[in-house]
Amino acid sequence: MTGLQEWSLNLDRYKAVLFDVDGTLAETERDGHLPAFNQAFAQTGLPWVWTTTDYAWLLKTTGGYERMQVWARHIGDEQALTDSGLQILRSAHQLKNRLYGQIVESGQCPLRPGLVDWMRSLDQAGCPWGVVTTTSRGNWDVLWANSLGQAGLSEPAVIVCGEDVTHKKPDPEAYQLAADRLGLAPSDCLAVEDSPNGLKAAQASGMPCLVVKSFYFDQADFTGACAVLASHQQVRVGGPA
Ligand code: XBP
Ligand code: MG
Repeated sequence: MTGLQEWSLNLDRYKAVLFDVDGTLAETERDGHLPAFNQAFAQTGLPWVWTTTDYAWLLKTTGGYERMQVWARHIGDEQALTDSGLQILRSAHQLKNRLYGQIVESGQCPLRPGLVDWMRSLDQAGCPWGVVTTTSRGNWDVLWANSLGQAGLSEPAVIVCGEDVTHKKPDPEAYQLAADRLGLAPSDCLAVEDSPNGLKAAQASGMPCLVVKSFYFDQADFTGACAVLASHQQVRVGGPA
Protein backbone atom coordinates (compact mmCIF):
# COMPACT_ATOMS: atom_id res chain seq x y z
CA MET A 1 0.00 0.00 0.00
CA THR A 2 1.39 3.41 -0.98
CA GLY A 3 -1.46 5.65 0.19
CA LEU A 4 -1.56 7.01 -3.37
CA GLN A 5 -4.69 6.91 -5.50
CA GLU A 6 -4.89 3.99 -7.95
CA TRP A 7 -5.17 4.55 -11.70
CA SER A 8 -6.83 1.85 -13.78
CA LEU A 9 -5.49 0.95 -17.22
CA ASN A 10 -8.38 -0.27 -19.38
CA LEU A 11 -6.95 -2.92 -21.69
CA ASP A 12 -10.08 -2.84 -23.87
CA ARG A 13 -8.91 0.62 -24.92
CA TYR A 14 -5.20 0.03 -25.72
CA LYS A 15 -3.51 -2.56 -27.96
CA ALA A 16 0.06 -1.86 -26.74
CA VAL A 17 1.90 0.10 -24.07
CA LEU A 18 5.10 1.94 -25.02
CA PHE A 19 7.50 2.94 -22.25
CA ASP A 20 10.05 5.72 -22.33
CA VAL A 21 13.34 4.63 -20.71
CA ASP A 22 15.26 7.46 -18.99
CA GLY A 23 13.47 8.64 -15.88
CA THR A 24 10.47 6.40 -16.57
CA LEU A 25 11.92 2.92 -15.98
CA ALA A 26 14.64 4.07 -13.56
CA GLU A 27 16.11 7.37 -12.37
CA THR A 28 18.83 6.99 -14.98
CA GLU A 29 19.26 10.73 -15.59
CA ARG A 30 19.96 11.47 -11.89
CA ASP A 31 21.83 8.29 -10.95
CA GLY A 32 23.44 7.29 -14.25
CA HIS A 33 23.80 9.87 -17.02
CA LEU A 34 24.68 12.93 -14.89
CA PRO A 35 27.46 11.26 -12.86
CA ALA A 36 28.73 9.60 -16.04
CA PHE A 37 28.86 12.94 -17.89
CA ASN A 38 30.87 14.53 -15.08
CA GLN A 39 33.27 11.56 -14.89
CA ALA A 40 33.70 11.68 -18.67
CA PHE A 41 34.42 15.43 -18.63
CA ALA A 42 37.11 14.95 -15.97
CA GLN A 43 38.70 12.02 -17.79
CA THR A 44 38.63 13.89 -21.13
CA GLY A 45 40.19 17.02 -19.64
CA LEU A 46 37.09 19.16 -20.25
CA PRO A 47 36.79 21.77 -17.46
CA TRP A 48 33.04 21.23 -17.15
CA VAL A 49 31.10 20.14 -14.06
CA TRP A 50 27.31 19.92 -14.29
CA THR A 51 25.27 20.44 -11.13
CA THR A 52 21.80 19.03 -10.57
CA THR A 53 20.40 22.51 -11.34
CA ASP A 54 22.41 22.71 -14.58
CA TYR A 55 21.20 19.27 -15.58
CA ALA A 56 17.55 20.10 -14.92
CA TRP A 57 17.93 22.89 -17.51
CA LEU A 58 20.02 20.75 -19.86
CA LEU A 59 17.34 18.06 -19.95
CA LYS A 60 15.27 20.38 -22.13
CA THR A 61 17.57 19.05 -24.85
CA THR A 62 17.28 15.35 -25.65
CA GLY A 63 20.39 13.48 -26.77
CA GLY A 64 23.59 13.53 -24.74
CA TYR A 65 25.83 14.78 -27.54
CA GLU A 66 23.35 17.51 -28.45
CA ARG A 67 23.14 18.45 -24.75
CA MET A 68 26.90 18.97 -24.60
CA GLN A 69 26.76 21.32 -27.60
CA VAL A 70 23.97 23.32 -25.96
CA TRP A 71 26.16 23.68 -22.87
CA ALA A 72 29.16 24.83 -24.92
CA ARG A 73 26.99 27.54 -26.51
CA HIS A 74 25.49 28.46 -23.12
CA ILE A 75 28.89 29.12 -21.52
CA GLY A 76 30.40 30.64 -24.68
CA ASP A 77 32.97 27.84 -25.16
CA GLU A 78 33.63 28.52 -28.87
CA GLN A 79 36.59 26.12 -28.97
CA ALA A 80 34.33 23.19 -28.08
CA LEU A 81 32.21 23.95 -31.16
CA THR A 82 35.04 23.94 -33.71
CA ASP A 83 35.64 20.77 -35.77
CA SER A 84 38.37 19.57 -33.41
CA GLY A 85 36.34 20.58 -30.37
CA LEU A 86 33.32 18.61 -31.62
CA GLN A 87 35.54 15.53 -32.06
CA ILE A 88 36.47 15.85 -28.39
CA LEU A 89 32.79 16.19 -27.45
CA ARG A 90 31.99 13.09 -29.51
CA SER A 91 34.70 11.10 -27.69
CA ALA A 92 33.55 12.41 -24.32
CA HIS A 93 29.99 11.34 -25.17
CA GLN A 94 31.13 7.83 -26.10
CA LEU A 95 33.09 7.64 -22.86
CA LYS A 96 30.03 8.89 -20.96
CA ASN A 97 28.00 6.01 -22.34
CA ARG A 98 30.68 3.45 -21.35
CA LEU A 99 30.77 4.91 -17.83
CA TYR A 100 26.96 4.93 -17.75
CA GLY A 101 27.05 1.22 -18.59
CA GLN A 102 29.39 0.56 -15.67
CA ILE A 103 27.09 2.48 -13.30
CA VAL A 104 24.06 0.46 -14.42
CA GLU A 105 26.04 -2.81 -14.16
CA SER A 106 26.98 -1.92 -10.59
CA GLY A 107 23.28 -1.74 -9.66
CA GLN A 108 23.11 2.02 -9.05
CA CYS A 109 20.09 2.56 -11.33
CA PRO A 110 17.43 0.26 -9.90
CA LEU A 111 14.04 0.01 -11.60
CA ARG A 112 11.38 2.30 -10.18
CA PRO A 113 9.03 0.72 -7.62
CA GLY A 114 5.94 -0.95 -9.06
CA LEU A 115 7.18 -0.99 -12.66
CA VAL A 116 7.83 -4.72 -12.99
CA ASP A 117 4.49 -5.53 -11.37
CA TRP A 118 2.48 -3.72 -14.00
CA MET A 119 4.65 -4.93 -16.87
CA ARG A 120 4.04 -8.46 -15.60
CA SER A 121 0.30 -7.75 -15.54
CA LEU A 122 0.54 -6.63 -19.18
CA ASP A 123 2.32 -9.88 -20.06
CA GLN A 124 -0.32 -11.92 -18.25
CA ALA A 125 -3.10 -10.05 -20.08
CA GLY A 126 -1.35 -10.64 -23.43
CA CYS A 127 -0.90 -6.90 -24.04
CA PRO A 128 2.34 -6.19 -25.94
CA TRP A 129 4.69 -3.60 -24.48
CA GLY A 130 7.76 -1.92 -25.92
CA VAL A 131 10.28 0.85 -25.35
CA VAL A 132 10.52 4.17 -27.17
CA THR A 133 13.55 6.20 -26.18
CA THR A 134 15.94 8.58 -27.87
CA THR A 135 18.86 7.49 -25.72
CA SER A 136 21.59 5.41 -27.40
CA ARG A 137 20.81 1.73 -28.09
CA GLY A 138 23.72 0.57 -25.91
CA ASN A 139 22.22 2.36 -22.92
CA TRP A 140 18.96 0.44 -23.35
CA ASP A 141 20.82 -2.85 -23.84
CA VAL A 142 22.75 -2.48 -20.59
CA LEU A 143 19.61 -1.58 -18.62
CA TRP A 144 17.79 -4.59 -20.08
CA ALA A 145 20.68 -6.97 -19.40
CA ASN A 146 21.13 -5.83 -15.82
CA SER A 147 17.59 -5.29 -14.60
CA LEU A 148 14.44 -5.70 -16.68
CA GLY A 149 15.75 -8.70 -18.58
CA GLN A 150 16.23 -10.55 -15.31
CA ALA A 151 12.67 -9.95 -14.10
CA GLY A 152 11.10 -12.86 -16.00
CA LEU A 153 9.21 -10.56 -18.37
CA SER A 154 8.55 -11.12 -22.07
CA GLU A 155 10.96 -9.43 -24.50
CA PRO A 156 9.73 -5.99 -25.65
CA ALA A 157 7.49 -6.22 -28.71
CA VAL A 158 9.28 -3.19 -30.18
CA ILE A 159 12.42 -1.22 -29.33
CA VAL A 160 13.05 2.25 -30.77
CA CYS A 161 16.23 4.08 -29.75
CA GLY A 162 18.05 7.27 -30.70
CA GLU A 163 19.89 5.68 -33.65
CA ASP A 164 16.57 4.66 -35.24
CA VAL A 165 15.31 8.20 -35.78
CA THR A 166 16.39 11.35 -37.57
CA HIS A 167 14.67 13.61 -35.07
CA LYS A 168 14.70 12.95 -31.32
CA LYS A 169 11.86 13.75 -28.91
CA PRO A 170 9.87 16.04 -28.74
CA ASP A 171 9.56 15.14 -32.42
CA PRO A 172 6.90 12.40 -32.84
CA GLU A 173 9.13 10.25 -35.10
CA ALA A 174 10.11 7.70 -32.44
CA TYR A 175 6.48 7.04 -31.43
CA GLN A 176 5.28 6.95 -35.03
CA LEU A 177 8.00 4.44 -35.88
CA ALA A 178 7.14 2.20 -32.92
CA ALA A 179 3.44 2.16 -33.84
CA ASP A 180 4.33 1.44 -37.50
CA ARG A 181 6.54 -1.47 -36.48
CA LEU A 182 3.71 -2.89 -34.38
CA GLY A 183 1.24 -2.37 -37.24
CA LEU A 184 -0.93 -0.22 -34.98
CA ALA A 185 -2.29 3.30 -35.13
CA PRO A 186 -0.65 5.58 -32.55
CA SER A 187 -4.11 6.28 -31.13
CA ASP A 188 -4.44 2.59 -30.19
CA CYS A 189 -1.26 2.65 -28.05
CA LEU A 190 -0.51 4.19 -24.66
CA ALA A 191 2.80 6.00 -24.13
CA VAL A 192 4.29 6.13 -20.62
CA GLU A 193 6.56 9.13 -20.08
CA ASP A 194 8.19 11.21 -17.35
CA SER A 195 9.15 14.39 -19.22
CA PRO A 196 7.46 17.26 -21.09
CA ASN A 197 9.50 16.42 -24.22
CA GLY A 198 8.30 12.83 -24.07
CA LEU A 199 4.69 13.91 -23.56
CA LYS A 200 4.95 16.30 -26.53
CA ALA A 201 6.43 13.54 -28.72
CA ALA A 202 3.61 11.14 -27.90
CA GLN A 203 0.91 13.79 -28.29
CA ALA A 204 2.29 14.95 -31.63
CA SER A 205 2.11 11.36 -32.91
CA GLY A 206 -1.52 11.11 -31.80
CA MET A 207 -0.73 8.71 -28.94
CA PRO A 208 -2.35 9.15 -25.52
CA CYS A 209 0.24 9.50 -22.78
CA LEU A 210 0.34 8.53 -19.12
CA VAL A 211 2.94 10.47 -17.13
CA VAL A 212 4.72 8.92 -14.17
CA LYS A 213 6.69 11.83 -12.75
CA SER A 214 10.41 11.50 -12.05
CA PHE A 215 13.02 13.39 -10.04
CA TYR A 216 13.82 16.08 -12.63
CA PHE A 217 10.27 16.76 -13.82
CA ASP A 218 8.37 16.78 -10.56
CA GLN A 219 7.11 20.35 -11.08
CA ALA A 220 6.76 20.27 -14.88
CA ASP A 221 3.65 21.12 -16.89
CA PHE A 222 2.00 17.94 -18.17
CA THR A 223 -1.13 19.48 -19.65
CA GLY A 224 -2.82 17.00 -21.97
CA ALA A 225 -1.57 13.82 -20.30
CA CYS A 226 -4.29 11.25 -19.69
CA ALA A 227 -3.11 11.05 -16.09
CA VAL A 228 -0.13 12.27 -14.07
CA LEU A 229 1.03 9.81 -11.41
CA ALA A 230 3.77 9.96 -8.81
CA SER A 231 4.56 6.24 -8.93
CA HIS A 232 4.14 3.12 -11.07
CA GLN A 233 2.67 1.55 -7.93
CA GLN A 234 -0.54 3.49 -8.67
CA VAL A 235 -1.23 1.59 -11.91
CA ARG A 236 -3.76 -1.23 -11.83
CA VAL A 237 -4.01 -3.17 -15.08
CA GLY A 238 -7.30 -4.40 -16.45
CA GLY A 239 -9.91 -2.17 -14.87
CA PRO A 240 -12.15 0.35 -16.61
CA ALA A 241 -10.45 3.67 -17.36
C1 XBP B 1 16.73 10.48 -23.15
C2 XBP B 1 17.75 11.46 -23.40
C3 XBP B 1 19.06 10.99 -23.59
C4 XBP B 1 19.85 10.58 -22.37
C5 XBP B 1 21.27 10.39 -22.76
O1 XBP B 1 15.65 10.75 -23.95
O2 XBP B 1 17.51 12.63 -23.46
O3 XBP B 1 19.73 12.02 -24.20
O4 XBP B 1 19.84 11.60 -21.38
O5 XBP B 1 21.37 9.52 -23.79
P1 XBP B 1 14.30 9.92 -23.86
P2 XBP B 1 22.52 9.64 -24.90
O6 XBP B 1 13.37 10.72 -23.03
O7 XBP B 1 13.84 9.77 -25.23
O8 XBP B 1 14.61 8.58 -23.28
O9 XBP B 1 23.70 10.28 -24.25
O10 XBP B 1 22.76 8.23 -25.32
O11 XBP B 1 21.99 10.50 -26.00
MG1 MG C 1 12.36 10.18 -19.97
